[in-house]
Amino acid sequence: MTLPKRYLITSALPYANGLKHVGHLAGAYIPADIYARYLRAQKREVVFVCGSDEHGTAIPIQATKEGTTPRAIIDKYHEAMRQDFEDLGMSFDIYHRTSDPLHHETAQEFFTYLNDRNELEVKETEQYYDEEANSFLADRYIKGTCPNCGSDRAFGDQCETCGRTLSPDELINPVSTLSGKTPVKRKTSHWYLPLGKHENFLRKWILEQHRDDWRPTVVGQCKSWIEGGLQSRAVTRDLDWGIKVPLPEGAGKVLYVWFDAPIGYISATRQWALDHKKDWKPYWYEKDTKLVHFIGKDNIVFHCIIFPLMLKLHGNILPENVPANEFLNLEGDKMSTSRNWKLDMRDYINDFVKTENGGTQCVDMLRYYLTQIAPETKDSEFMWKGFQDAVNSELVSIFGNFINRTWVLMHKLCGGKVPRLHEEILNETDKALITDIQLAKIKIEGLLEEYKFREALFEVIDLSRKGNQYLQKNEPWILAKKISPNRPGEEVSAADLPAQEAAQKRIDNTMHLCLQLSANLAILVNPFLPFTARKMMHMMKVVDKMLDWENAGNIKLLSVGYSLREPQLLFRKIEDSETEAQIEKLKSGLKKMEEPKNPAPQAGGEEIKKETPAKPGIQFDDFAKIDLKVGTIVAAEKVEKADKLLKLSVDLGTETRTIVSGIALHFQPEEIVGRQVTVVTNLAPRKMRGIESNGMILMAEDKAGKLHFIQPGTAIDPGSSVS
Ligand code: B3M
Ligand code: ZN
Repeated sequence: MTLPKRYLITSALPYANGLKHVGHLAGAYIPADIYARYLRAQKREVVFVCGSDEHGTAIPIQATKEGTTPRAIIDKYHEAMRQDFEDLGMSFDIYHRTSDPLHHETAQEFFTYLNDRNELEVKETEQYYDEEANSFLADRYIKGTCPNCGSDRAFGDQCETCGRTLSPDELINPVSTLSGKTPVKRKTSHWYLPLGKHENFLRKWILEQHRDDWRPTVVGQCKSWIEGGLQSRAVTRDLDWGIKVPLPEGAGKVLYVWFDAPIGYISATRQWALDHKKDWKPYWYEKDTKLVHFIGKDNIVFHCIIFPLMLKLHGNILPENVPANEFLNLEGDKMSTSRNWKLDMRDYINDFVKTENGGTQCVDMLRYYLTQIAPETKDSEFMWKGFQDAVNSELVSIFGNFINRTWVLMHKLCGGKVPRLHEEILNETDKALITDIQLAKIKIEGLLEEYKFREALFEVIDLSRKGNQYLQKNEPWILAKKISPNRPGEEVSAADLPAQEAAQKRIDNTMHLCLQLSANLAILVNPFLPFTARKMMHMMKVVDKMLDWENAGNIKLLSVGYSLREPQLLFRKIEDSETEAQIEKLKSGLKKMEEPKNPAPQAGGEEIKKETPAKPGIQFDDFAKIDLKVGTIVAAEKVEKADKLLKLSVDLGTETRTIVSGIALHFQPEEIVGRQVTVVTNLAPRKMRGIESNGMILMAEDKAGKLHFIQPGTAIDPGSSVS
C-alpha cells in the first residue's frame, strides 16, 4: 500500500452557541489530536483543521436567550471555544470560523457550482409563516403539541419530552415562538440535494468499499439511512442569519447550516494555506490526500452521506474514514447542557489546570482518562472516581513511578549520567525488554493507524509497566550494596573484585536500558500526552527531533556519558476531596436549574429525574418466567378515593382481565380506551382498594417523569405474546 502524500484531518466544527463539555472533547477532538500528532511525528504532511460553526437557528436562539445579537454570541463563544481548545492542547493548524468572509465565499461558490450543473433541484413547498413577524418559521421556531407523547412543549424539529424527531406539519396546534400567534402556510421554494438519485453511488462507496474499514457503528447508521429511503434534502432555508443564497431568486434565503458547515473544513484549509503561503487545492482535489473526519455519532449522516455526496458532485476527494465516537455519559447519566448535567472543558480548566498544583500535568490527566474511556465502540461513562483511579493508579503509580525511579536511581547509582551497556553480558530479561520496546512501537502504530486510540494508549502504559517489572527483577539498589558495603572505609578484598565488577555491569545495563526505555516512552506517549513528553524531554536534555516516531524502537537514543537533569514529578495524585467536590458541584448544579422551574415537583411536571441505575444481570431463564402479552384496554374508570389508580379492563384475546394501574395522574380514563398495552399476565394477583388486580401493564417513564404507553407499532391481535 502506498502512503498518502498528505493528510487532512478535521474535527467537527462546534456550534458557537455555548461552552462545550468533555463529552465533545472525547468524541471529536482528542482522538483527532492524537492522530494528527502521531502523523506529524511520522513526518507526514498533515493539516489539522477545525473552527466554529456560527450559523443555523441555534445562534439566534441563544442570542434571544442572552438578550443580545447573534453576532455578539458567535464572537463570545468562538473566542471561548478557541481558548479552551488551546488550553487543552489541541494542536489544530487552524481554528477558523464560518462567519469569515472567505468561508461565505467558499460556500457560495460551492452552491453555485452545484446549481449551475443542475445537481440541485428547486421545489416549491408550503411552509409555516408568521404574519405578524413577517417571517417564515424555521422548525425550531414553531412550538406545539407532540403527536407522540402529548407534551405541549414540542418543537417543529423535535419533541424534547419524548425525543421523537418531528416535522412542523406533525405538530398539533402549532404556534410561532416569535409572536405567539398561529402561523399560516405560505408557498416558498428551496434548493434540494437529491440524495435518492445517487443511491447507487452511496451504497457502493459506503456499504461495499468501506464496509470493512469503517467502524461498524458508522456503517450501520449509514445502512439504515440508505435502506430507509434517501429523500431529497433542502439545502436552503428561509432565515436571515446565515450565508445568503447567491442567486437573485434566493433573496431572503440562506444556505442551510448543515450545507455550509462542512464546507468550513475547506475554507479553513484555504485560510491555513493563505497564512502559510501554501497551495490548498491538493488537499481537496488530489487523490493522494487522505481525508479523515473525526466526529460524534450524531453527525454521522452528514459526514458519511450528505457531505461526501456534495464533495463528489463538486469534484473533490472523499473522506477515507469517518471515525465517529459514541456518547460519553457522566456519573451515570446522559450529559446535557439544558439540564446542566455536564463537565464543561472550561470548568475542568478552572478547577484543575489553572490552579496552584495544576498546570499542564492536569491537561494530560484529562487527555489520558478521556482516551482510556473513549466511546469508540459504545457509549461510555465519565466517573470522577474512575478519573481519580486512572490518574493515581496508572499515571502516577505505573508510568510516573517508572520514570521517577529510573531518574532517582540513575542519579544515585550512575552519577546522573547515562551508563554504558555491556553487550557481552546482556541477559534474558534485558533482551526481553529490548524486544518489548520494539514490539510496542509496532503495536502502537498499527492501532493508531486503525483509530484504536484507547488500545494504543493501553500499550504505552503497559510498556512502562514492563519497565517497572524489569527494575524490580534486577534490583539495582541491591546490587549497589554489593559494591559499596555498608561499613565505610572497609577494604575490599581482591577476591571480591570480580563479583563487584559484575554487579557494576549489571547496574549499568539495567539503568542504561531503563533510560533508553524512558526515551522511547516519551516518543510513544507524545501523541496522547504531549505535555508529559515535553517534560521528559527536558529531563533528558534532548531536542524535539528525538520525538520523531522513527526513533521509537531504537535503544540507542541517549548517548553513554550524557548527563541528565534531576527528576521532576510527572503527575500529582488526585485527592478524594477533589472528586467529592466535583460530584457535589455537579449535583447542586443540577438542582439549581430544577428548583426555579419546578417549585412543587409532581408527576408529569417538569421534574427532571436521573436515569434509573441499571439492575444486576439476570439469566435468560429468569426472563423467560415472565409472561408478556399484548392487550387492548376496553374499559377504564377511576378508583374511588385513590387519585393515582385506574381500574382497567384489558382484553387479552381469550379473556378480559381486571388490572388496577397507578396511572391516573397521567391519563384520563376515556382517553386510553382502545389503546394497546404490554401486560405482565402471570403476576400474582394483588388487592388494591378492595379490587383484585390480575396483572400489570408496562409503561415507560421519561426523564420528566411522564408516563408513556409501550405498545406495538401497529394494532395487533390482543393476546399476542411479547418476547
Ligand atoms: N456544529 C453540530 C455539532 O456541533 C455541528 C457540527 C458541524 S461539523 C461540519 O454537533
Ligand atoms: Zn413527545
